[in-house]
Amino acid sequence: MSAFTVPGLPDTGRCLVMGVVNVTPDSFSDGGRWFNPDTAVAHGLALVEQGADIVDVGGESTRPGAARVSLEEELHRVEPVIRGLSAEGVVVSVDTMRAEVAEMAVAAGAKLVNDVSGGLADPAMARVVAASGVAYVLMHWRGHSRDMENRAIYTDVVTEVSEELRKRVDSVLAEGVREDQLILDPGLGFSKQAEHNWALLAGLGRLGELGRPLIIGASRKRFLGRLLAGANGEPRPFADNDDATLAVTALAARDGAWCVRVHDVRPNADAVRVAAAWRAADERG
Ligand code: PMM
Repeated sequence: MSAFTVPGLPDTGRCLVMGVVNVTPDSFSDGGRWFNPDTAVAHGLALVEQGADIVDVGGESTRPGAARVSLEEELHRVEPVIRGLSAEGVVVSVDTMRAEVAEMAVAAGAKLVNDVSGGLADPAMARVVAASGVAYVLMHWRGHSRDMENRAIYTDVVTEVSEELRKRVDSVLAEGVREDQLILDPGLGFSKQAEHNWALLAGLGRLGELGRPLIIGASRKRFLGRLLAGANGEPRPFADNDDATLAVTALAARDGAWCVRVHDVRPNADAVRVAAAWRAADERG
């Protein structure tokens, strides 16, 4: 799977590392810390220093229960950060469900549109991505954050997520997106319970049969906090799950993930190197 090369994006020969800059006051795990544009740009540059191949800039929180921000507010949050990082030569991805934000981001230098709704939230998204020609992360999604937990119902999550992703792929291809622009994401935590996330991670090989590179976003998510709950049953807080994130990165990269989306870049960049050496030795026999 990591043998894929996506036009316009780095090709390191190993699993890529996408570092996260959330320009939001309320994000999943690092809300508020990078809300000021200058601080956000500085943080993105620091992530590159630490080994990020791509920096993902988002202006809308997708944590479960989150309300939507306005288009104007989202543009206002991400535009200066994307422009600033792109001017420094950073490969920037924009984390947005809105076609207008994607269009502006590409004009400001973004090389990848990361759409957690897989084109479902905004019917204009596929056309914008097709016209821009940049890479597109199409994530598995069943609905907006405010009520996504109600949709976490599956009998065979790997099969259902694969089928739903395949339908979305067909739909965006029909709108003119090229196949080589596409990167797929099972959407850990988005309308998924912990057991669904684990099944999808264990099913990476089957998701790879979709024939496109896979990105995995497990970093600091609640299913890790739940796994590591203390004796009182309280989930571990988000920021204390970086070691568990690292374990997921090593295993996912070993199993052929094309990219991991993470908050704490340096150790994850080391982990993908370990996985690459492991895979290379495996291939040599
Ligand atoms: N998760 C979040 C935001 N964006 N994008 C992709 N492609 N995959 C993900 O799993 C994903 C994402 C939510 O996490 P955060 O609020 O901690 O950044």
